[in-house]
Amino acid sequence: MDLTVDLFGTSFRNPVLLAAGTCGFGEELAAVAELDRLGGLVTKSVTLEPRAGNPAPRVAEFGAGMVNSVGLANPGASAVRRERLPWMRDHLEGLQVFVSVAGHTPEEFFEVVEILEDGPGFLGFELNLSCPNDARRGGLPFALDPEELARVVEGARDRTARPLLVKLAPNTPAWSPVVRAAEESGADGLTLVNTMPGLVLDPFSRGPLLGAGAGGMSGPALRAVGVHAVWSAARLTELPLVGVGGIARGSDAAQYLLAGASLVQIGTASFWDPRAAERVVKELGEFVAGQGVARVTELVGGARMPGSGEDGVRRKPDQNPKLEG
Ligand code: RRO
Repeated sequence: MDLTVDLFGTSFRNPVLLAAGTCGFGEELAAVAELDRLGGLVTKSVTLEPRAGNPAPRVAEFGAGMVNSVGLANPGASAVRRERLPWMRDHLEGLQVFVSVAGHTPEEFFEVVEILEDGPGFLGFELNLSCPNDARRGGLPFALDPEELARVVEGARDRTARPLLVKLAPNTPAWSPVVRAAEESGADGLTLVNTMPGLVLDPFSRGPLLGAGAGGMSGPALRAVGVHAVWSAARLTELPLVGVGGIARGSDAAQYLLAGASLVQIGTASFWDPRAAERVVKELGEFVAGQGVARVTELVGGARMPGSGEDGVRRKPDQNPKLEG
């Protein structure tokens, strides 16, 4: 049984990556997890200048998942170029690394790409156009504005020959304009989805659980949103898709692959268990073996949807295949 995925002119050991913002640059998890069992990772988003981030608490659990408002805490592009990229080159061999890039303006994205482009230790960029906690000045996140999204992607495309992923937001009113804008401006793949804007209040203190107030919601509740986003995008583009949101088990990852994702990312589950992503790899392998297919890639896009032709039967509720969780 083969878990490898050939994409972007290279090979991923398996389709499971760590998601941006949940693993730093790999240093802390490398001490407690066996990262060489994973397909890769996406770094914390890197901005032009260092950022201290938002006041604590920056993460808080609630019944259905987690909210965060980290506020893009990161060392800034020059320090990442000088220290983190060489560290990743020396310690993450065999992992496919994407550097996540964020900024307030298109020009900030371009400068970060320029500073990092000739550095070691990574395969490509993931443009974070969808941070819910740090919208571009005076406006929507880039991912919710197709014209602005295209400006960032085009400019980044001009500055790098590396694979370019574009990370989209879950709360887009329509998929078609943003998917087309990303594709036409030169994206090599789409990552779906970032966290969902959310607010958790303590009804007794009447204040928010997060130091910054509102934040981004993630965890199990985001999974159905993310799988739907991947499925929707797969109807609109041939670009490779990377699914993220609420994956904690192999069967969760399988849902994303069936919806059309070629790769998946694990985020919130790593906060609960630093070895969650390794477990997802193992469970996904067991799932693939149980399905009697030789390669994990055979699952991609294999969802049997009503009207899809292969199994177009809308089942009665009691005939639905049992869904875990
Ligand atoms: O740093 C954050 O607060 C953050 C970012 Br950049 C993002 O893209 N998504 C998120 O949930 N938090």
